[in-house]
Amino acid sequence: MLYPKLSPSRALIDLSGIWKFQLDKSDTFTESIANSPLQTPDTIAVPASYNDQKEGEDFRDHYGFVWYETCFFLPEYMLKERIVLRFGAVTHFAKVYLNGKLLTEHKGGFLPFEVELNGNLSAGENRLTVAVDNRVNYSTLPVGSEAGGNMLSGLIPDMPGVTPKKQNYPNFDFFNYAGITRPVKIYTTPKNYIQDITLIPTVNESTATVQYKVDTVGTGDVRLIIRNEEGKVVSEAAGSEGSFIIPDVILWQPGNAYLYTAEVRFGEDCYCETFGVRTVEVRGKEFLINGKPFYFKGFGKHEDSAIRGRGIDEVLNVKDLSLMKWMGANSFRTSHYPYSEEMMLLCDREGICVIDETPAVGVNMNFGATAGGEPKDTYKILKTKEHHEDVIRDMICRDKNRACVVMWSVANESDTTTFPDSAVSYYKPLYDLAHACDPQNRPVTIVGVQNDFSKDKTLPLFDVICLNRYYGWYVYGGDLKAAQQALTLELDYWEKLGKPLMFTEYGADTIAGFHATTPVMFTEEYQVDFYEAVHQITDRYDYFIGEQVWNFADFATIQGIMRVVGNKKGLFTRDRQPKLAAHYFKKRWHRIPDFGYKS
Ligand code: GCB
Repeated sequence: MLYPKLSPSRALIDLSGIWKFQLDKSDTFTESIANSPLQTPDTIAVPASYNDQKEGEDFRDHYGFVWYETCFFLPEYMLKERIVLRFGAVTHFAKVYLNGKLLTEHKGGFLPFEVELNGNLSAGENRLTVAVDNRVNYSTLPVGSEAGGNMLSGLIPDMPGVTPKKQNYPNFDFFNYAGITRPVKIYTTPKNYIQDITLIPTVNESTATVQYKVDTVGTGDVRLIIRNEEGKVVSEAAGSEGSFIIPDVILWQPGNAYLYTAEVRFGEDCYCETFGVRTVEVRGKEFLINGKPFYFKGFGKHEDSAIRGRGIDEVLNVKDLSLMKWMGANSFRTSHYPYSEEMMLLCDREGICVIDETPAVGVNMNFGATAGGEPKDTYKILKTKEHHEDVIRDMICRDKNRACVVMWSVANESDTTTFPDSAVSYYKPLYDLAHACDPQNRPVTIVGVQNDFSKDKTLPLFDVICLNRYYGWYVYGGDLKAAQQALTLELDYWEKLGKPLMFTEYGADTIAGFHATTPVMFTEEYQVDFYEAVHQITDRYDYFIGEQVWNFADFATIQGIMRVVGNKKGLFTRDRQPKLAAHYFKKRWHRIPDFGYKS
């Protein structure tokens, strides 16, 4: 799906701003609310999560639908064009109405969707209403508990006569921010238009061959003009499918991005797609970018900030990439959902490598809010399969041309060991699907939870073994010697597989300002010692190809006994001030080259 852009043939209108807003406190969804203007004094800023924009528990912890409304006119000269309404993301489920008529629905909170408005626009002002549901359950991604009542209901039953408030029980460790979190735009195209563009670069010495495909609707001829960063034409092509050659190609490299632009024309339509030329491949125990063994240095992150919640914040995105470069990092994972298209384009521009992850988090009935009682076969209980396929398709379709994406992650911390065969039956087709969807056939991974790794039949099927490991925190917390022993045992185990392995999470909660001469858990000194202890082990293994710490910055979570006003494993505080460990990593990562560290 193309990102909405201005072009000689395309207009673009941003509907950001202050919208009307209403919490729906009824138990049943009342569709007729969309029939007339919202009767509400409340306002809300779009795009952003709604939860922290207003005061009160009702607001922050609202459960169920909310209503958004805005009105717009379109200039008359646009009406002869194809007019498309596009949402960057609405979390988690949206019903979109124009002038009271339901136009579309969309499930999933982190990927774009769009709908044509032609035929539904009124002559004057148009009223756009969006109903948004924030409920997570056994069929959504991320997954939520349906157990009801209390967080530990599997362990401590609800007590008779107590009526806990209705709320979400996320089976994941980040606050369930919701709303219209990314831009809402209207764009136009001619009636005959470019629907999608696919670019597949390969490199042979100094020459790139780029296979391309342009999907179109209607009639017309396709032409492409390729320009370099200086605007000089370096190649041309004609036809809806084929290839073009870029001589003396300048490669896209981590920390040293270079982007070309394909100006695609089809009849009257024109769209400019930027792209980088680089190769990615797993060979033996190495992860190769442009044929050289790459070492991942970076983070698991969140789209999370004060007041906006998970709402897009481009200033913060720029700042975060700047902090990463300050530290010598070269990569991050979009834990635990696809990030905004704006962030992906920025990473393309800035040369940051991305592991692009679906919102499949909490697919694990034996963990978190769904744990307790007898071991449960996750894949017999959850109803996520079809939606999981959809998000893999849609994420890869959205991000396929991004040079920054070097690997896809189909899920975070699923249950892969309690009933290992069901996990394989669930995940093997998803692994195959991800490869089949990706025109560039990038490596595909799944991020493994700390578990009895010797039972795991799923992780070994994937191209890179990605592990979240908390030796020295959840396991052997406060005993770093034991943590090192345990980690050694595990890394010895995986080494036999002959595949590259990296950490996609490891970390320790650390309250900024807590200090100790003899480090104890939660102090800044312990966080540094934790990481040093881990690196003493991981640096010994040549197949260990990367370290992404948990987390880049402190972030909001549900309230509970495990979290002190959020998860505090950040190397930065939520407002991006460094803890001691940020300085430790800055020194370490500037010493570790992007390429050839383990060669
Ligand atoms: C994990 C999860 C991540 C949590 C983290 C933690 O393994 O993937 O979402 O926030 O652990 O801090 O416990």
